[in-house]
Amino acid sequence: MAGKAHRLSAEERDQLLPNLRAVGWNELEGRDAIFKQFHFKDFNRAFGFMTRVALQAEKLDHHPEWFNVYNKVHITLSTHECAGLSERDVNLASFIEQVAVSMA
Ligand code: H2B
Repeated sequence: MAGKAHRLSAEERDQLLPNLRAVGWNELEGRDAIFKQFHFKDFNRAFGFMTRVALQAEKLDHHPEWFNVYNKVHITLSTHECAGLSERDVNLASFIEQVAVSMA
Protein backbone atom coordinates (compact mmCIF):
# COMPACT_ATOMS: atom_id res chain seq x y z
CA MET A 1 0.00 0.00 0.00
CA ALA A 2 1.55 3.30 -1.08
CA GLY A 3 1.79 6.10 1.47
CA LYS A 4 0.82 6.26 5.09
CA ALA A 5 -2.86 6.22 5.99
CA HIS A 6 -4.22 9.35 7.64
CA ARG A 7 -7.46 9.73 9.54
CA LEU A 8 -10.11 11.44 7.46
CA SER A 9 -10.44 15.16 8.17
CA ALA A 10 -13.79 16.75 9.03
CA GLU A 11 -14.04 18.01 5.45
CA GLU A 12 -13.30 14.57 4.01
CA ARG A 13 -15.92 13.01 6.32
CA ASP A 14 -18.55 15.53 5.23
CA GLN A 15 -17.80 14.66 1.66
CA LEU A 16 -17.42 10.85 1.86
CA LEU A 17 -19.55 9.51 4.71
CA PRO A 18 -23.02 10.58 3.48
CA ASN A 19 -22.59 8.33 0.42
CA LEU A 20 -21.78 5.37 2.65
CA ARG A 21 -24.59 6.18 5.08
CA ALA A 22 -26.99 6.21 2.14
CA VAL A 23 -26.16 2.54 1.46
CA GLY A 24 -26.29 1.41 5.09
CA TRP A 25 -22.83 2.02 6.55
CA ASN A 26 -22.96 3.69 9.96
CA GLU A 27 -20.30 5.05 12.27
CA LEU A 28 -19.72 3.05 15.43
CA GLU A 29 -20.12 4.72 18.79
CA GLY A 30 -16.95 4.87 20.84
CA ARG A 31 -14.69 3.91 17.97
CA ASP A 32 -13.66 5.61 14.74
CA ALA A 33 -14.94 2.88 12.41
CA ILE A 34 -17.86 2.10 10.11
CA PHE A 35 -20.17 -0.90 10.30
CA LYS A 36 -22.74 -2.65 8.11
CA GLN A 37 -24.75 -5.87 8.30
CA PHE A 38 -25.31 -7.86 5.11
CA HIS A 39 -27.98 -10.54 4.63
CA PHE A 40 -27.80 -12.97 1.73
CA LYS A 41 -30.09 -15.67 0.42
CA ASP A 42 -28.04 -18.47 1.94
CA PHE A 43 -24.58 -19.42 3.18
CA ASN A 44 -23.28 -20.01 -0.36
CA ARG A 45 -23.99 -16.41 -1.29
CA ALA A 46 -22.57 -15.10 1.98
CA PHE A 47 -19.38 -17.09 1.68
CA GLY A 48 -18.99 -16.27 -2.03
CA PHE A 49 -19.26 -12.60 -1.05
CA MET A 50 -16.66 -13.06 1.71
CA THR A 51 -14.29 -14.86 -0.64
CA ARG A 52 -14.37 -12.06 -3.17
CA VAL A 53 -13.93 -9.42 -0.48
CA ALA A 54 -11.09 -11.40 1.10
CA LEU A 55 -9.12 -11.58 -2.16
CA GLN A 56 -9.48 -7.83 -2.71
CA ALA A 57 -8.58 -7.09 0.93
CA GLU A 58 -5.40 -9.11 0.52
CA LYS A 59 -4.58 -7.26 -2.69
CA LEU A 60 -5.07 -3.91 -0.94
CA ASP A 61 -3.38 -5.11 2.27
CA HIS A 62 -6.43 -3.75 4.05
CA HIS A 63 -8.50 -6.25 5.98
CA PRO A 64 -12.03 -6.16 7.35
CA GLU A 65 -13.08 -7.17 10.84
CA TRP A 66 -16.04 -9.39 10.19
CA PHE A 67 -18.43 -11.96 11.58
CA ASN A 68 -20.44 -14.59 9.72
CA VAL A 69 -23.23 -16.95 10.66
CA TYR A 70 -25.08 -18.71 7.85
CA ASN A 71 -26.38 -15.93 5.57
CA LYS A 72 -25.33 -12.96 7.71
CA VAL A 73 -22.06 -11.06 7.41
CA HIS A 74 -21.29 -8.17 9.78
CA ILE A 75 -18.39 -5.96 8.75
CA THR A 76 -16.40 -3.30 10.62
CA LEU A 77 -13.86 -1.19 8.73
CA SER A 78 -11.14 0.88 10.37
CA THR A 79 -7.46 1.51 9.74
CA HIS A 80 -5.29 0.24 12.58
CA GLU A 81 -2.27 2.12 11.28
CA CYS A 82 -3.92 5.49 12.00
CA ALA A 83 -6.34 4.21 14.67
CA GLY A 84 -9.38 5.41 12.78
CA LEU A 85 -11.16 5.89 9.49
CA SER A 86 -9.03 6.51 6.43
CA GLU A 87 -9.58 6.64 2.70
CA ARG A 88 -8.67 2.94 2.61
CA ASP A 89 -11.86 2.11 4.52
CA VAL A 90 -13.95 4.18 2.14
CA ASN A 91 -12.37 2.45 -0.86
CA LEU A 92 -12.86 -1.03 0.59
CA ALA A 93 -16.48 -0.19 1.51
CA SER A 94 -17.13 0.86 -2.10
CA PHE A 95 -15.70 -2.41 -3.37
CA ILE A 96 -17.77 -4.36 -0.83
CA GLU A 97 -20.92 -2.61 -2.06
CA GLN A 98 -20.21 -3.65 -5.65
CA VAL A 99 -19.71 -7.28 -4.62
CA ALA A 100 -22.83 -7.28 -2.43
CA VAL A 101 -24.96 -6.04 -5.32
CA SER A 102 -23.63 -8.80 -7.58
CA MET A 103 -24.42 -11.45 -4.89
CA ALA A 104 -27.95 -10.25 -4.10
N1 H2B B 1 -6.10 -3.76 7.79
C1 H2B B 1 -6.72 -2.74 8.38
N2 H2B B 1 -8.05 -2.75 8.42
N3 H2B B 1 -6.03 -1.74 8.92
C2 H2B B 1 -4.69 -1.69 8.88
O1 H2B B 1 -4.08 -0.72 9.38
C3 H2B B 1 -4.01 -2.76 8.25
C4 H2B B 1 -4.79 -3.82 7.71
N4 H2B B 1 -2.69 -2.79 8.15
N5 H2B B 1 -4.19 -4.88 7.13
C5 H2B B 1 -1.97 -3.76 7.42
C6 H2B B 1 -2.75 -5.04 7.16
C7 H2B B 1 -0.67 -3.99 8.16
O2 H2B B 1 -0.86 -4.78 9.28
C8 H2B B 1 0.42 -4.57 7.28
C9 H2B B 1 1.67 -4.81 8.07
O3 H2B B 1 0.64 -3.66 6.24
